Amino acid sequence: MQRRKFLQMSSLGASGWIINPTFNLRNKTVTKPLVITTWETGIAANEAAWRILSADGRALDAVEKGVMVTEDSINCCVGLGANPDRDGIVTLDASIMDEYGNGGAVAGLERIKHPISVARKVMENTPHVLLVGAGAQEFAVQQGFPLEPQKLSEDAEAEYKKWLKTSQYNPVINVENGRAKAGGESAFAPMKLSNGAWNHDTIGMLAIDVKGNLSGSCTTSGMAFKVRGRVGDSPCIGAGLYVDNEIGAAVSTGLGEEVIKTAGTFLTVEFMRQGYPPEAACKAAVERVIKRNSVDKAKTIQVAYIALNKNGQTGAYAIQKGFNYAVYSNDRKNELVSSKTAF
Ligand code: SD4
Repeated sequence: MQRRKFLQMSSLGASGWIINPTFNLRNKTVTKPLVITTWETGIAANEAAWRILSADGRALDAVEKGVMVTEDSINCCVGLGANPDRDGIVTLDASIMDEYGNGGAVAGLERIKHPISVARKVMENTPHVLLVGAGAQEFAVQQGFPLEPQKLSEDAEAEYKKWLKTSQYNPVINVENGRAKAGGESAFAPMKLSNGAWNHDTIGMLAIDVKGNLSGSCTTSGMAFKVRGRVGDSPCIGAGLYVDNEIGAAVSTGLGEEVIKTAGTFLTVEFMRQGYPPEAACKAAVERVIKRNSVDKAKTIQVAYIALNKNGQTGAYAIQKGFNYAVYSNDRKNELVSSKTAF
């Protein structure tokens, strides 16, 4: 018994970590604070997050306040200014996780400006993780969030009218390089909005604070012109967002259905637990998506992950070209980086 216990302890290490020759987070210097965010819209969001992190604030506050900037921006496809579902209604999804592994989320939320803050209230003020639809809105109002008018932004209205001309169920998502062609439910084509922005409907942010604690957030309007009631990966803990304060955190963007089916961000964090650096972990999770599709099909899909480990190391990987992300630390002053890709 004693011998078995000793053997178990020595394979796990004194603190319970699985020992892997390529992975020993404890002996490395930690880059902190740091924030990493999906897409070029991450630049403005990082500024807000960095103000909190550089003043020794908590990562959780940084990832909430950071993505609120994007939710506020009427020129972005996140928040109430975003594209509606195919019935013409904007429905928002968001999730947040803290350093204790707590999570909160909302899905199909209407007429509320900051779904990320409602997600945080779900996490902190209820015993639940996910509230949806009318119930999520009722909860938000009870928590003091104002109900905004049911009105599309100018850009969204223009895009919706354009879409209504054909009303083709051909949801468009995140394929920026123009190689993929529209045509059928599973094809995804690039789309530029009338304001010149690309159709990123999501922002995902991960941060490590001066104490070395990790948190993450994700907020989205989901897929443009989606079926009413469709929920993507972003509010699903373990799909769109996952944080394990012992190991690392990951957040996704792209075609949510593929991310959900592979538990993408949980998988990415588990790869980091096995010793993969963040970029390799993201790559392995992307490869899992490709593996369950034909290569031709995978070429029409975009899925991208960013990851941050406990040492403040970052990485990303995407199926398609065109995905980028922004990193802000003491050394990397809001650097915009192009992700490596499978194709
Ligand atoms: C979704 N993952 O709802 C989101 C969409 C997205 O940039 O990332 N858009 O499937």
